[in-house]
Amino acid sequence: MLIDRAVIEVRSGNGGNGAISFLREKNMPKAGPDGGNGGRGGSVYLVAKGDVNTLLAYRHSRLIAAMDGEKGDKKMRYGRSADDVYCDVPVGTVVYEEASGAFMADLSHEGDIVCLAKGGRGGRGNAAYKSSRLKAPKIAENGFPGERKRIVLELKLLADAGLIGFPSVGKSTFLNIVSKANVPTADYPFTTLTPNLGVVTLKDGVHQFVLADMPGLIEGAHEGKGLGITFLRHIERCRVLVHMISMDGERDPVEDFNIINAELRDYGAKLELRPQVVVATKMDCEGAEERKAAFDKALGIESIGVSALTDDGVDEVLNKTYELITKTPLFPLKGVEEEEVIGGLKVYDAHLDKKEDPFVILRPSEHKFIITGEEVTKKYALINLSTDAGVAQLIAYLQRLGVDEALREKGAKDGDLVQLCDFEFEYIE
Ligand SMILES: Nc1nc2c(ncn2[C@@H]2O[C@H](COP(=O)(O)OP(=O)(O)OP(=O)(O)O)[C@@H](O)[C@H]2O)c(=O)[nH]1
Ligand SMILES: [Mg+2]
Repeated sequence: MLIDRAVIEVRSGNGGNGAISFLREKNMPKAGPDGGNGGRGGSVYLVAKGDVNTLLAYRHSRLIAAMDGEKGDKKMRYGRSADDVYCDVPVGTVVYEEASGAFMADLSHEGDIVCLAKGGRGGRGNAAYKSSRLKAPKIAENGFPGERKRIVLELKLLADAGLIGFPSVGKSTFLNIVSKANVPTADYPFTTLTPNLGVVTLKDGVHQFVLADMPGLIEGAHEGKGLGITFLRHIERCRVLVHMISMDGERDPVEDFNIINAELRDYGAKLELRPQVVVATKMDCEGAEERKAAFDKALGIESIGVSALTDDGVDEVLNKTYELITKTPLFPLKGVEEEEVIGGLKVYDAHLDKKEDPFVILRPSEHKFIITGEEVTKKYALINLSTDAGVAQLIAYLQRLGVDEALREKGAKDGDLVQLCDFEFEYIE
């Protein structure tokens, strides 16, 4: 069973408190403040991974928590920052905040990453408050609190085209014929309970697309009738819909066609605007030709007739679908306006707009680090990297910011890959 939705609770760590302490030396009772800063609390991230197929790991919703930062100490000792927590999810996972329903991220490429909850900054120790006017500050900052949120994860399959229609019209049978998928088919309704994917290769042996087979829809699906329409989230990414209507005479083709289109509209993701390839199925049945002719006439369209028994029309459907896929731009997902893509990778950090961090270091996998953050990416955009001098300028800038130090702290080893926007380099200890 495909687990395609999960609700999780995440908690980032609190920052450690800053310390209040004074250097004590013989004959110098209060030689100066030496309370160190607290460490940062751990953050919680999600990373898209190609080898993860379902949200099964998150099914029994649990709390995913990062640790708190340690408190600062006397003698200027800084508290240790807590490790960040990274959780792997399938490519295609869309992330929303539960309470507001706000879209957070669409992790549609391997390596896309989102910060779900940012660790709290450590509080400043009293040494940080020393000034010419305040020589012996007795104040320190507490660590900033972490965040706690409930998050909805939804897997939206990455298919170019989706097969839709009433139950038993032959959707799964068609997918089996045109791809290597091996989906069970039967003459009772709702044989297919969860979406299936198949890769279709056109006759030329070169062009391919991904086709998804959907469970059957019926009238009232948007209110939960039949299997409901929640699985329609899987066709939100489809550029084209292949709408199948059976001509076996058991149901009224025109009525069915209109019912399905009404359900698409009621789903609310503008699915009704996607181009459709209208396919008349089971053309080997008696009277199918007449029914198809009447159907086409009533709607003023020309559907493509197919039969799974004879393979008639199958190539025509595939060619037409492919043609429309290449012509149709991607539609935005439900509730998503626009997103920013940096260097081909989507890096979402709910807090990067905060000025406190010139950069943030992410570790989506063992040997890969990403430097991100508003200030560092803005500066990066200004540097011309086509010359060696430009590259040197960038490296000097990163060193000044303390990126080297921060990478080492996060455990970077010789030869690890570091990425900043579309610039990649190897870490050298
Ligand atoms: N005669 C004939 N029967 C077909 C054809 N295509 C499919 N069938 C039969 O129709 C029945 C339903 O086929 P499925 O492929 O399971 O239909 P589906 O649309 O996936 O159905 P659900 O998964 O329930 O929504 C099966 O018994 C198939 O053998 C066809 O072209 N001609
Ligand atoms: Mg099916």
